[in-house]
Amino acid sequence: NITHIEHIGVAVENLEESIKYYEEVLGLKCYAVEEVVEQKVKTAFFKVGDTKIELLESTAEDGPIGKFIAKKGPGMHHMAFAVKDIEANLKDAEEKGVRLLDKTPRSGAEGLDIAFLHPKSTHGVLTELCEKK
Ligand code: CMX
Repeated sequence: NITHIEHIGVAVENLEESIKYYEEVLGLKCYAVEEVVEQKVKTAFFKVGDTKIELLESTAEDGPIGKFIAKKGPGMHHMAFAVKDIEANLKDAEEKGVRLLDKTPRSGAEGLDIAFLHPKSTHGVLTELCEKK
């Protein structure tokens, strides 16, 4: 049911400086900057084929990215899969014993419906399911 890797999330300390690296060194183009207030993050997006890189800068110390950077420093934060029926995927994962961080999908960046699976039940990788409705 997964169609492709929708994006890879990278926690950064400074969005502007990180965008510079992705543009000037890697030659990618930032096509959108968006704040997701509910998640306490500012995001920047780059396309790499069908997949995107999402840079995440925290806007609050108690948000998920603020806490992650305080504990582990900047780096890869999550992997997001594009799926066809996010509700069915969540139900299936739960039935198979995976701990859901979101029982029902919510709105994420770029107007996608998103839901997270806990990294402790996904072999260490914070996993996001996304669906474009
Ligand atoms: N990847 C892998 N492991 C992670 C992790 C991550 N991104 N974040 C935390 N962990 C691990 C921690 O290392 C810790 O492990 P230990 O107990 O072995 O030390 C454990 O998970 C619990 O971590 P914690 O620091 O106590 O943090 P919390 O439980 O408070 O939060 C998490 C962790 C994953 C539940 C929380 O970050 C969350 O709900 N994330 C989903 C939402 C999110 O990440 N939003 C930002 C992106 C928004 C967007 O894409 O738009």
